[in-house]
Amino acid sequence: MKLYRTNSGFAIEHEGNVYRGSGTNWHSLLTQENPRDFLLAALPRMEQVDPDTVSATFSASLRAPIGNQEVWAAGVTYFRSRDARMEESKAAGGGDFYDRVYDAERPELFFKATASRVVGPNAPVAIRDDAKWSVPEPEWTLLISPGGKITGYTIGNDMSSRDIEGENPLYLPQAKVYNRSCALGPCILLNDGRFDMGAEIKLEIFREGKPVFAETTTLASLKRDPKSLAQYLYRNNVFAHGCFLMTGTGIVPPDSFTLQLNDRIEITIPPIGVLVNSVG
Ligand code: DO4
Ligand code: MG
Repeated sequence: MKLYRTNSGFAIEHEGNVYRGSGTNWHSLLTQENPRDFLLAALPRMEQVDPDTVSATFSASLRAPIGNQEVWAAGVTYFRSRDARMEESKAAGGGDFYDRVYDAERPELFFKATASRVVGPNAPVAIRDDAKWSVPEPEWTLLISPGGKITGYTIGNDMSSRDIEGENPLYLPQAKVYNRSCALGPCILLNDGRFDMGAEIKLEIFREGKPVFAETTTLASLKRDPKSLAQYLYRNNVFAHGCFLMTGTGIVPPDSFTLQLNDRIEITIPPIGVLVNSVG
């Protein structure tokens, strides 16, 4: 089951059918301990719409599937990310931290965004005015209930300023948290906590319509167990509205690459869909 947030309410794609709902508060929908069962029970009362009729306007009306949840992120959860971070912070003497956190029991977890800093599908993400080296980070993202249960999955883009982060690891919050530094969408996949851990994550970047970067990884390379990431995040922490947790990037473009205005970023995780954003 896929749950979409739209300008006029929400929509559900389930077993080839599309249903439209309104009235239910999105914030409270996401705080359900079992949103899938909640929505299955609501389906008979929802308006069923012809999938072909909705498709024309549907993608234009999509919003980020977030209510008033916070977005957190895990870091250095793939070997590729550890490598890239060690390289970018070598001159600042920060390289050892990344190596150590990759092998440590406790994961790196950081605050990424409030809902106001998050954009949805087709909306522009931003690069910082004071950054010279900016990249998208394509991340499998968990929806976690107030009780700490993983209840859904979406796609996230953890926009990052690599020169700021590389200058000093203590600059991480500035490299990561700014207006429109995070994209989520296009939907939340609600599937009883099951997910194919062999699923592919693909990042493609287009400039003036032409591909300038493309790479694929799989969730099999994610070093951390998602349940353990969620447990660490909830230690001594209350999330009354639940939260989103990005699980880290396994794809980092080469050091010569930086995003430019109007680049188009596409992140594909097949069971969930494609998250498309431009840089603006
Ligand atoms: O350690 C800094 C950030 C790491 C990160 O965002 C990632 O690995 O995805
Ligand atoms: Mg990241």
